[in-house]
Amino acid sequence: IALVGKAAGNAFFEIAAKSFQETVEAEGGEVQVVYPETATADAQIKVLDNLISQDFDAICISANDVNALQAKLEEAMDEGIKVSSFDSAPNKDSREIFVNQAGTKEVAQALMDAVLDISGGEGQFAILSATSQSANQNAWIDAMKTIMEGDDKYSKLETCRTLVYGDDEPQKSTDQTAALLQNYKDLKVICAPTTVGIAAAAKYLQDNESACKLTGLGLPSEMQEYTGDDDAHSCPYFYLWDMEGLGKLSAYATMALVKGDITGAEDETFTAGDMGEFTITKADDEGTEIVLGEPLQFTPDNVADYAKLY
Ligand code: RAM
Repeated sequence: IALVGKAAGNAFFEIAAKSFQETVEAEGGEVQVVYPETATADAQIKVLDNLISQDFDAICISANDVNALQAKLEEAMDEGIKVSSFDSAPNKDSREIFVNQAGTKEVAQALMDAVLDISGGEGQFAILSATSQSANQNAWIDAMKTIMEGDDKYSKLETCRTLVYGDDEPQKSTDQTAALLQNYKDLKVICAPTTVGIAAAAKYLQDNESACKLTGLGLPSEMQEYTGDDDAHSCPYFYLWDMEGLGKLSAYATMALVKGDITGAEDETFTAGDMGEFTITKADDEGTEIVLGEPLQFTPDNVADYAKLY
């Protein structure tokens, strides 16, 4: 099985890959983890070209673009390679199944409520995202907008129109954070739904003793030193999901496709080892998915414990 991340040098993918690999190897399979040179669809297409010419049974991919990989992933499926995706889904025609780490709406709801709470219910907030094409970030941001427009309790929040992109690069994410503070003097909260972005913003805000606070999706191991309720810390709390579970469930789902236990159709079920039975459901994009669980909240009280894990 080939596991394809969004880009090299992102601890998020290394952590997910580790449990993916251990799970497949425990069942007697082999995994090759491959990263594109940059977090772009073009770079992933090069990787896929290379993988298709080899003898893989399956490719499990976190997509850098919703639509741009379709022709390549269809080519892979035509060659008899099973295509699953995890973390960031290519469109429904580009995959047989998507392993969703936590429901898209649930993630968006958690983030919107964190922004509302941390801002004190009003004022400006900005979003620091990954790349502009990133499938998962765009899905969460769209769902956040829908939630915000659908309930009056968010009406005193003001979005800074410019959604900014740090491209999942630490330096660019830092520069974008600095620019946001420069452009919006009253900025109350930055929400970064990317582990790379939140870690970079956390450091910048904390080093500069900014009054602007932070939330989003982060790795506890990278966020521990920035998490706290007081002025000395930039992030009161943030979210992610069970990272080990994500790697494991993605591995089991991909193996189930290879073994022919599932085809990826709605309502099929399969056993994911000691994680138990999972049922395939319809995803928001009308393709199918398996949802791992709920988003997890990391606070000053639990961040140290989770930081030992991921
Ligand atoms: C970054 C990546 C990844 C995303 C996390 C939250 O590491 O963009 O795709 O799921 O953040």
